[in-house]
Amino acid sequence: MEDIESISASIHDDITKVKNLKELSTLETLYLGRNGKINELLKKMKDKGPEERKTYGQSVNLIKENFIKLLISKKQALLTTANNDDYIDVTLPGNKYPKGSLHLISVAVEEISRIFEKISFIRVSYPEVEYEFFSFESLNMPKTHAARDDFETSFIQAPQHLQYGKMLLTPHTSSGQVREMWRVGTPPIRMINIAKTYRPNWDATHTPMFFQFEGLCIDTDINITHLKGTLDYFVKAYFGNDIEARLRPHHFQFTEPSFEVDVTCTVCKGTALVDKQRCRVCKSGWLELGGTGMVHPNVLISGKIDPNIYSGWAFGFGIERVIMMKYGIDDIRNYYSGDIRFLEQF
Ligand code: FA5
Repeated sequence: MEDIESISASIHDDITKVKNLKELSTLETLYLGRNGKINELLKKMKDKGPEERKTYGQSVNLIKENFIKLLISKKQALLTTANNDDYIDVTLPGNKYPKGSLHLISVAVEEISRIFEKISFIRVSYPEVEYEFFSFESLNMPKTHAARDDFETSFIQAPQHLQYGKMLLTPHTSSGQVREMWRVGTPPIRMINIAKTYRPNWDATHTPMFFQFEGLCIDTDINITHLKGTLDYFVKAYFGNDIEARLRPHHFQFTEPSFEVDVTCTVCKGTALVDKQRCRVCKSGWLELGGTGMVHPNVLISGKIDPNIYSGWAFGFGIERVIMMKYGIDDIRNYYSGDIRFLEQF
């Protein structure tokens, strides 16, 4: 019993002297460890007579319980009382960690989707790894067309499809036009197809992988005024109310007539002048956005739609290009450089 009393007394002394959590943990091992003081007491049980063993055991257990209670309250005190090594002031503001954000391309994809959803266009995506048929044949592009050359399109080494030909990385979102016509069947069709597209180019305005968004509208009595109205709506919604679209005659195999779309330069606001000098970005007051036109009757036929009943228009623009125009970015490669200093600005 003498041991019990001395250990019981030393517990109080030892706990009072503890100054931090490390010391507290050492004390815990000293008493509760496998060879700790309390276990040593328990080991002596077997030497006691039957009568004494019961009261001895109870006393040791009491000491153990007390020790644990003291340990817990000491720990609490160390964590919540100022002027000791382990004090934590829970009212202090936490450390700020840098926050990530969506990539500016993802933001633009969402923005463009919302703008077209408001006028009932349905967002779709079609395969990035596509067959020749959907990228070229169905779009009225003959086998001899220059865009079908190995230098213009990335072909995949895969077995040819008997009907749809070779596999390739789609060079434009126009490959979704006939797929959408097949999916919907009978018009009306209002599609906005946003996808990754691929061409083997690499310079300040071209990357091998880039995003395009393609609009397609087919119904009875659709004409160029609907196309112009939709483009005006888009450029004002995306770039701002002072921006206008204009159509310039051009040629695409899959549209007739075909146009290139220009928009008012966002830098000089269409004046072609910045500080009385010629605008270096556009030189003319206009910037080129992408291609458009009335869907060629042969494409409607590929899509199993009667060109005598239905007509439509389509456009295809580069997403990187529209963002460049909106923010005055001069090198497209910045998007994919992974340079956080560039990305953080948006
Ligand atoms: C086309 O791709 C046509 N499919 C567009 C179209 C659709 C016309 C429907 C008529 C009807 P074009 O090759 O001009 O057209 O490309 C359109 C836009 O994609 C370009 O204006 C440019 O913004 C972007 N683009 C083209 N190649 C690259 C590239 N390598 N890197 C980044 N953007 C590109």
